[in-house]
Amino acid sequence: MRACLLEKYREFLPLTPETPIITLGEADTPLVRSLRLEKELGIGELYFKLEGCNPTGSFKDRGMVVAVAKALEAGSRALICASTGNTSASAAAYGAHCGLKVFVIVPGGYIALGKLSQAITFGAEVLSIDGNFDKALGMVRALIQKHPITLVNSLNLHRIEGQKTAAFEIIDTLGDAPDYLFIPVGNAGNITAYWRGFVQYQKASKRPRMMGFQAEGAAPIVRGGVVAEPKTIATAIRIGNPASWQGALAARDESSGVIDCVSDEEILTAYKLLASEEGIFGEPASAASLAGVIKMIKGELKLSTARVVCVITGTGLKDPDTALKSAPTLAEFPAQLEAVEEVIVSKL
Ligand code: AN7
Repeated sequence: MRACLLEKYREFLPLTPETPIITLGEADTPLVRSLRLEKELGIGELYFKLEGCNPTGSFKDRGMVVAVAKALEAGSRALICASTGNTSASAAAYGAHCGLKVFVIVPGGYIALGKLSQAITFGAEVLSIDGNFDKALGMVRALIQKHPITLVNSLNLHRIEGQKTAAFEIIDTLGDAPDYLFIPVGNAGNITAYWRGFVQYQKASKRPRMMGFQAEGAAPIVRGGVVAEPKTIATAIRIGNPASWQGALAARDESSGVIDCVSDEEILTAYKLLASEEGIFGEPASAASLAGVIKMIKGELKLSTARVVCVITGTGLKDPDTALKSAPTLAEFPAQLEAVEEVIVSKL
């Protein structure tokens, strides 16, 4: 059996002999080399870190396993988070696994179907509010002041500690850090975590330039101010006031990196390219990383000899609505061989 995250990276994590070792099979995700886009875009080497292969389908599981183990160690009985979806799915899964009560507050109408299905089926108390993620996070911050419930948003620093292990894995797989890391930015916990991982891991000879991408309608860090009404098709990163804002700025500045934004159109183009050219189904927010690569190349960033990693933060199965919305409706054929064969022959 492969080592779980808590065991494999124990020396880098805030664990004590009393911390229970729990796992749902998180981490150790594939780093897949691009076969086609790398050539089409003229990049030296392009890789995709498939975080959708985690047990609940997103990178959140890396941080959640640490946060929940520490909550158990502290004797906590309940977890709470605000979420655009993936954090709630992950908290609900690890909470169910460990017999904890889980409360999640989500922005009504803006949470992808797969994520909601997970939180509900794992048995979390799902509180859908008439307000966005930033409002939900404000409520959670107030609630934990008054009640004995453990916060498992990335304000919980154990989350960041767990998430930094993805940087370790990239270094272990490539034998060194890449030249560039492209990553979507929402609440900015993940870019903060990756940077910490690249800084801490001694097995690399260099550090990557950190390239974070927000959605254009939800780009507070790019604009330099809170966005009151964030808007984007990529609901995972529909966030107007990121909790780890300073962490993102530090990652950018210390790595000579960039925090920029991509439009919904650019996100959807990258989302389709990733699926049709590489066979990788990421959720829309995840495609912001590839959209960022394409935007930077158009902006004359030279990547022809660079080693580039794009983080695909969550699986496309989370959000079937977006996949089907941009697809033509399927024609219905009679159940006759000739009818079906005729179409196949015309497309061969
Ligand atoms: C697929 O689940 O904020 O910049 O509440 O689900 O660390 O916030 C999700 C964020 C990127 C952005 N990609 O990461 C939540 C939540 C996917 C995500 C992000 C999220 P951060």
